[in-house]
Amino acid sequence: MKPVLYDYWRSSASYRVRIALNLLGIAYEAVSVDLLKKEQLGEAHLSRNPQGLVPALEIDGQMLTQSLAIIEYLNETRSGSLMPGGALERARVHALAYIIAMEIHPVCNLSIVADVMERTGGGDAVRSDWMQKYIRKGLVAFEARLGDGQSGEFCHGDTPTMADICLVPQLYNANRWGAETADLARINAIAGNCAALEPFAAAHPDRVGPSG
Ligand SMILES: N[C@@H](CCC(=O)N[C@@H](CS)C(=O)NCC(=O)O)C(=O)O
Repeated sequence: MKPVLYDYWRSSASYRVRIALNLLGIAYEAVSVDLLKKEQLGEAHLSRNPQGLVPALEIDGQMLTQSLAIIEYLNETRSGSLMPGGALERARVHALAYIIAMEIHPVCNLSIVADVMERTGGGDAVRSDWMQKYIRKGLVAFEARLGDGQSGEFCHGDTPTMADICLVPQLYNANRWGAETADLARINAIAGNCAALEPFAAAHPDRVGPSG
């Protein structure tokens, strides 16, 4: 049985797992969980992930959740090269991935931003300001972290790692919300290198589309 990815086309956490599956050459079936229809909070999806979040990946007889945990599991069990071998290098890739997945992403989650809007009585302008502020703040730090001489064609060296897998969907979100990124030269160069690779291109929301 093929692995089943429960995802949403515009979800950046799902986008990360799509890239990892493609990079590792794992064929999978995608099942859309429509966040706009709140399907993530329905009984069927809560039985997959009690957090009511996408993605969830059914693989090897298990239901896995949390995109970074999924990516590391896939990498370890399929002998991938998405994480470096050395402990220090792995710490660097984790740190880059965490800037995005643990700092930027949680405060820009749609349900959190909807709560901010409700509490402040703010409309679309409040949402855009919020997104632009926190996405840019995190990406500026990410750009600085890339400047330590250990980046190459990609965030860590010359092959894609989990850091690139986190960066590309975050940049998609930055563009979606109008966050300024044109001055982030290292990030933009790496994003261009990623976009040229089919596993990244095939995972793009525009390629996947709303039907999953
Ligand atoms: N840390 C989680 C984050 C998952 C997450 O926040 N998913 C978002 C979409 S990107 C979601 O399902 N949001 C639905 C909601 O907030 O109700 C992961 O990396 O898998």
